[in-house]
Amino acid sequence: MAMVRARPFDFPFSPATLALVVIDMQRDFLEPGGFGASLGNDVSLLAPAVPAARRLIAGFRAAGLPVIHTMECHRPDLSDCPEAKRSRGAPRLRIGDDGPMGRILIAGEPGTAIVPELAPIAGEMVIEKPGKGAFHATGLGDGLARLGIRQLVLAGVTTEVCVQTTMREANDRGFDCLLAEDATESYFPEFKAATLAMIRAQGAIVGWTARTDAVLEALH
Ligand code: TIU
Repeated sequence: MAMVRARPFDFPFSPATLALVVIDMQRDFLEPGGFGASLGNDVSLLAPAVPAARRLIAGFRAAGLPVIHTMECHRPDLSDCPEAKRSRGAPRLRIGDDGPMGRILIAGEPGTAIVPELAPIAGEMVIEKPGKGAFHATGLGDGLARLGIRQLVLAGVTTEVCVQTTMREANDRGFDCLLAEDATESYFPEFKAATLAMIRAQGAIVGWTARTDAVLEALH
């Protein structure tokens, strides 16, 4: 059994059952003119997660372990976007509206794409998800079962919204989850700090956290 030096204690894992899940590293959240900005956020706060996620992705690819990408997005006819989600927060541009990077959070639009530094390569699973959690209304659970995956390293944005929701969904489905501390960011630094603390509280009630360097060391 291999081990990541993690908090609240070391994370034991088997490389045969481990995958990386990179959550929603999309232009719509990371760049001006997208969904995140339309909600009034300073999108530059998410930038530090990109180089760390890039290193994690490279490490998993080099080790021959699965890399899975998710994208929060909706069908062009919005049939999978509840009106409650579309109107929530009174954004300047709502989901489906035309913005500078195309229609906001719509599958196939330029703004919905994963940032080029972290683009999926051929053969990697890409999950389009209409919710905040990556298991809701997607094939992620079946895809992980097909690969025999039982343990997840998570990265991506935003820490307390889509990343934490996905981590809680995975935890309830029996996965051991580790969140890479420096490969996730929030528009609210205090929410990121609180999320990391609440995940690993009570003896890893939701999961573990560790630095990207510690994860990469364990993969060698
Ligand atoms: N608004 C916000 O913080 N996040 C989202 O809407 N989606 C994700 O976290 N991906």
